[in-house]
Amino acid sequence: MARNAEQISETLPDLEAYWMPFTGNRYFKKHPRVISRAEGLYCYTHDGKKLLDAVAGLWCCNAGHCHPRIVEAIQRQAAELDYAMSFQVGHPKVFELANRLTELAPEGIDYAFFVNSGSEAVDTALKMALAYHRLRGEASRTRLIGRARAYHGVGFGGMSVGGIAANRKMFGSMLPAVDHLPHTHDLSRNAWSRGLPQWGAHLADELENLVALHDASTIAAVIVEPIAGSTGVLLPPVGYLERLREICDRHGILLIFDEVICAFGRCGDSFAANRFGVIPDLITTAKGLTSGAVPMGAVLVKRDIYQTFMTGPENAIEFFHGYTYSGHPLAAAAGLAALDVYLGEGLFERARALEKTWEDALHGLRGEPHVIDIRNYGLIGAVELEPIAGQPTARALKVFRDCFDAGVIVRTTGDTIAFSPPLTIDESGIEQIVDTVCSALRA
Ligand code: PXG
Ligand code: PLP
Repeated sequence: MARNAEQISETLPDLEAYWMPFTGNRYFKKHPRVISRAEGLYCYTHDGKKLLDAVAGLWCCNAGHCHPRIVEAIQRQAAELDYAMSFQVGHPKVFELANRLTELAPEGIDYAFFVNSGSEAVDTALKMALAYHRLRGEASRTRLIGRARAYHGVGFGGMSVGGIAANRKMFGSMLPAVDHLPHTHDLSRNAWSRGLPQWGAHLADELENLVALHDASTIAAVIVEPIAGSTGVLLPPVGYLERLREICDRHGILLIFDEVICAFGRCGDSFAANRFGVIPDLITTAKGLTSGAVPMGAVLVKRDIYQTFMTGPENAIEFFHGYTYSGHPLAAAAGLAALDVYLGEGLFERARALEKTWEDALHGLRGEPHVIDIRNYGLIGAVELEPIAGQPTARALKVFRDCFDAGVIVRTTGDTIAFSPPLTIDESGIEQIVDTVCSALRA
C-alpha cells in the first residue's frame, strides 16, 4: 500500500494497513504518535521523546514498564515452554497462578478461570452466571443488569451490559434481556469529593425497581465496575456497593465486580472488593494481572459457584467454554512475576500510602480554567472539563495533545482527563503530572 504522503518520519514503517482500535485512524496516520521503547515510569517515542506515563499504558502497567523481574520471567518461559494445550491438559504455572490469585482475592473466592482480556473475562463471567442458575434449576434467570456509562469491554456480552452509547449504537440489538441501573455521577451533588462521595448510596435502590419490573426470577446477575474507569472515573458513593450486595442477596441475584482496572493496587489493595469490604460472587480482571506485559484476564469465583458446576460424571466437561490461549504459559509466567513484584516491593501499600499526596496534588487543580470536577481514589484520578460549546471532547483532546508535547501521557474520555500512573510513581512524578496538566489548562 502507498506510503502516506504526509508521513512525518522516515524511521517509521508504512502506517496505512493497520486498522487501529478505538482510534481516529486518519488523524493518527497524519500525526503519528509511536512509542517504541519503555522503562519504569517512562515511554520513549520513535523519535526519541521521553514521556512520563500517567496512565500506566492503558491502566495496566501497574509495576511500571519492562520491570526486569517480569521481563526475565517471560524470556525464561518463552525458551522453556511456549505453549501447552489448554483443554484437557495443563502446565504447572497456570495452577500456581490460580493458587496465588485466589489467596489475594476476598474470602470465599477460591477459583480462577483464565482468559486473554477483560472483554473475554466479562463474557465468561456472564456465561457462568447464566449456567449457574440453570444448573440450580432456575433456568428462567437469564436477565443481565449493567449500568449506565459502564465499560465492560467489546464482546457482545460486555457491550450489551455496557452503558456507553458510542460503543453500542452501531451494533444492532445485542443480547436481548438486559437492563441498566443509573450511574452515580451527579455534578450538582457529588462534585469535588475527595475519595468516595457521600451522596448517592440510594441509587442502588434502583435495583429494587428493576426487580419489581422484571421479577427476581428472571434476573441472573448484576455487573458493575466498583470504580467506573473508562467512562471517566466515577466513584461509588459511600454505602452504595454494600446496598447493591444486600439487594442481590435478598433476591438470589449474582453480583459481579468488573475489576479489570480496579484490581492489582489501583485502589490501594489487591482487589477493590477487599478495599471496599464488599464481596461479590464473581470478579473479572485483566490488565494489571500481568502488569500489562502479556495479555491475560481472569474470572475469580466463589467456591459455591464452582461447586455447582461439579456435578455429572467425573470425566464430563462441566463448563463448555474456554479459549485456545486460556492460561497461556507466557501470560502465567508474567502473572506470577507481576505478583512477586507487587508483593515483594509492597506496591499495593505504596499506592495506599501515596493516596493522600495524589489527592492533594490533583485537587490543587481546582480553580484552574475549565475544571468542573476532580475525582480521586487509590492511584486513580480524573479532572473533568467544561466542554467547548458544540464541540464535545475537543477541549480534553487538546489537553491530551499539549501534555504529550510537554512530556506527559494522560488519557482522555469525553471531556474528562483520566490518570492511573504506575504504582511506582513518586512525589516528583505526581508533581510533574499535575504541573503539566496545569500548564495545558492555562494554555
Ligand atoms: N471491563 C473493564 C472495567 C475495563 O476497564 C474491559 C472490561 C475490557 O478489557 P480489554 O482487555 O478487553 O480491553 C475494560 C478495559 C480507556 C480504556 O481508557 C479502558 C479499557 C481499555 C482500553 C481503554 O478508555 N478498559
Ligand atoms: N475461530 C476458529 C475457526 C477456531 O478454530 C477457533 C479456535 O479454535 C476460534 C475461532 C476461537 O479462537 P480462540 O480460542 O483463540 O478464542
